[in-house]
Amino acid sequence: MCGTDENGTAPQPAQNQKSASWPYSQVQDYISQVNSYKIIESTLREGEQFANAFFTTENKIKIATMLSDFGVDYIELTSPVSSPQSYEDCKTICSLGLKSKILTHVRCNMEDAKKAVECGVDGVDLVIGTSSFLREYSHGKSMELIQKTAIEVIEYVKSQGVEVRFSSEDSFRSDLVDILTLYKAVDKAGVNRVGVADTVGGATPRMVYDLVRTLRGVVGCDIETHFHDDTGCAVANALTALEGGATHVDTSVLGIGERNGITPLGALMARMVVTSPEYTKSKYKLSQLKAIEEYVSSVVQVNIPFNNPVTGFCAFTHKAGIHAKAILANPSTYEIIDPAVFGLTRYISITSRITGWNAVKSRVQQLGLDLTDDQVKEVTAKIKQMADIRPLAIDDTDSIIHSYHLGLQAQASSA
Ligand code: HCA
Ligand code: CU
Repeated sequence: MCGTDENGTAPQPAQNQKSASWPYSQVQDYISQVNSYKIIESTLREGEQFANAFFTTENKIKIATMLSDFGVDYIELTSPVSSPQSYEDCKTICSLGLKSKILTHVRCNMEDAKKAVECGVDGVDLVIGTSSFLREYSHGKSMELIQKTAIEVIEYVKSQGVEVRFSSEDSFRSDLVDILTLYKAVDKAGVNRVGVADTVGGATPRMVYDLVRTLRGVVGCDIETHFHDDTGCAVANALTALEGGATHVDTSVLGIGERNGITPLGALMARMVVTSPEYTKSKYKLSQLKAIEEYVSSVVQVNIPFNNPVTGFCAFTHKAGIHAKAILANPSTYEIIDPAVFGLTRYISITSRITGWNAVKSRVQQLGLDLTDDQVKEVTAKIKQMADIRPLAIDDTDSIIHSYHLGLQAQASSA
């Protein structure tokens, strides 16, 4: 049973709910960038690096259109240098006239930057590895050469009237003085954003806060952040980056990307609708999230995980009797997110041995039956008895309730 209404079968709580205040959001009011963060949606770049991803031109157009309608600020595309079709698709998406700005992601060299500008993008995301690992085993360039090339390429892209971002790959395993020196220089050269990337997914929220905070004190431009999820910290790291002064977060739908991917768009929305509710609800069309995830999951042939924030099948299912009772009185007791914000509904399960009579009473009322509290308690005991033997579906519990009710009617008419 999913968060959506299944045949109207689930008991629903009273409508006049009072929300519990969440103290955290008050703290966040002091941190303006948390309340005005921007999303760089990279399903069509990082997401194309996901093991199962193969996007046709039609898939890319649909994904880009859906993301633009959803309200993401930027859509990042695979480098046009990657293949002839990538080049054509980049041009096609740039010509759609979407609301989101279109970026492409290229290596920090003049040939790649020229190809990117040729496609008609709004911005170019430049990237180069700065850790000693990548310098030694990947491109072999010194920090001096990286800086010189970066400044030339940035000046070229800007001269074409196109936005430009400069990012180091593997920022957290790069020498701090090296990247601060480099970023200070590119900031001076007029870059629009610098980027910090946890390419291997090893950073912790505290490391992120420290690096972003330090960088915030060194550059005046925007700060973009990119977190891989190898150790499960990608969403927490994104939030901490914003707290530290970052302005932009990279996401992909369902988190798809290289290895196990990056900060998922949906999970970030779940986080930010709690941390920064007004901005998040007014900026992004949250009710479209499920459709976007369903489309991307079908294209890359994966299921939406059962425990996915918001759209996992049980994300708004309440089961234990104690929970159900409180939820029926006021949903904020056990829900930090109101499913209606995402166009979904909650489900209160009455089909298990751990259900309670308040939840069953609500279902009895929904079925239009008239039972006293004692009778509801009796039928709850019958449900529990059966649920001890085998898993039940909602139809089974409805049958138990109906046959109990019929039994009472038969007793009354024979008396
Ligand atoms: C990669 C590159 C990148 C770049 C991130 C960025 C990373 O695939 O290795 O440019 O913001 O994770 O470092 O995705
Ligand atoms: Cu990445």
